[in-house]
Amino acid sequence: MRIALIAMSGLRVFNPILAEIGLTLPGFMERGKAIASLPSLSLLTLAALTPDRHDVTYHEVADIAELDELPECDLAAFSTYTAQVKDAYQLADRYRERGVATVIGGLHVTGLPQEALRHCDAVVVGEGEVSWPRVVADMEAGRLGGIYSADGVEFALAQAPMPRYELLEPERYNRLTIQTQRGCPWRCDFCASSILLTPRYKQKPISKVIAEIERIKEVWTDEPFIEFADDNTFVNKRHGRRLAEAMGGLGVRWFTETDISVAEDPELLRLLKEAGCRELLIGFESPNAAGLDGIELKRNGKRNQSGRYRDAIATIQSHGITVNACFILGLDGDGPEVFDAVEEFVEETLPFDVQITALTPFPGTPLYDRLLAEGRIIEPGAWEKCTLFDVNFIPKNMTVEELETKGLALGLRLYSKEATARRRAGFKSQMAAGPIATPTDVSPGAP
Ligand code: B12
Repeated sequence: MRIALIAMSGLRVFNPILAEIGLTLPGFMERGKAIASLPSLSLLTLAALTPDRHDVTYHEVADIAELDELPECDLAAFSTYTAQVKDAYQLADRYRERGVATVIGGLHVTGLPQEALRHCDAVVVGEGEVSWPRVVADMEAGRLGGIYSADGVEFALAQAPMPRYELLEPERYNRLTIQTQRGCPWRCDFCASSILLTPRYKQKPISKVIAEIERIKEVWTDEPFIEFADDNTFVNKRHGRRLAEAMGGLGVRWFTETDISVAEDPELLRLLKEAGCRELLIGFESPNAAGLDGIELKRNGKRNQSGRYRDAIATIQSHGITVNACFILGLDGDGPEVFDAVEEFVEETLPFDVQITALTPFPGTPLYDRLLAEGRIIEPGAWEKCTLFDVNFIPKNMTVEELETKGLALGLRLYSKEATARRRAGFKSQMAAGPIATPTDVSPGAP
């Protein structure tokens, strides 16, 4: 059987003004270029779980208008996030017209399987590793169809197969992803990552992570840069130190996402630097305690840690690891004062990189359910606007227009050449001053 694995890919912005201005900004552009060239780890993983007798090909589609020919296959398997799901549905419809079987999986269809079933023969809900073997077997037996769900079966990352990186043309990518963990113990109401797939925080055995890095080095010999497709890598500091120790000497540069508690552990930061960690992406979300109030549903952790934000950035950057500080604009607790507050916070703390996005209600999240119930989603079902840049909800303490225009103006200021240069210089001087060895107390209950 010929299986075409089709990843909906590329960077999306719906509003043409945002696209035009945003994509010329220095900081935004660099990240845009880097991420637009990432392959789909989910499909490379599923390829590895496909019996050898099948002929598997891997394809990326950034713009369906530019796709003249559909890849030839007996089964078309789509992976997509929310922003491009309608494009995936269109391709699936075209395949079905030709009588080719289709299956789709990923975070969006996990939240809305019935919607996906209108376009695809089969829909996989949850972690793909659990259901994919059944999808392939059913296809072979001529009975593919309906919703395939993990039904409470948890996939153990100790069983994770080696992703088939060799299906890629290495020269097309400037970085590749691996996943060292899935899930997050905290529950931010807006979070649309793999917390939607698994209620548990789970880690991949370190030996497997190292084997994946070694595999990437075989496929991609030219100074590999690796991005961890993780939700929150360093929740468990002991595991983090062991992982960093094992990565020392591998000669890779890498980047991951985690929370500010890494700043509690200078020893971990020292090991991370030695292990080639270049950047930590951290969700600060708002510089105001009021903006953070209630967004982390379990222990109000973001709100309780906000007093430690400044020290955490200084401590991490003093170890020679850059911080990519992420802020969400339009949170219920923030009013129009937040735009200046973000700028002031950034100018004061000088994280090397900064990311601002609009609050985005992705289906499957508590935020989406709440805003829908409150009648605050402007255009329900406008999935193409789920880009993290477009606004499709009514903010509580500002107008939609304020969020759009002031958000854009803030972007222009933060990503200007001058502000970008100030942040780069700030990082260099924080690093030059040497590591701050005192642990930053970021524990949630800290006064
Ligand atoms: C790497 C990455 C990218 C890469 C690669 C995307 C790709 N094609 O895989 C690039 C740079 C292209 C990208 C683009 C975008 N991204 Co992105 N990205 C990520 C990141 C960092 C990791 C994703 C990952 O690799 N996870 C690991 C894999 C193994 O998990 P998975 O994809 O969920 O797959 C599992 C299951 O879902 C399932 N599955 C998935 N697909 C399929 C298909 C089949 C057939 C089956 C059976 C199963 C299955 O099985 C897999 C294994 O269990 C996450 C953040 C994070 N921490 O997760 C954001 C994230 C996925 N991105 C996000 C967004 C918003 C975007 C953009 C819209 C940004 C933009 N403005 O353009 C675009 C989306 C364009 C699109 N394709 O729709 C959101 C998506 C939220 C959502 N629910 O839609 C996330 C969660 C970040 C966030 N801030 O919330 N992204």
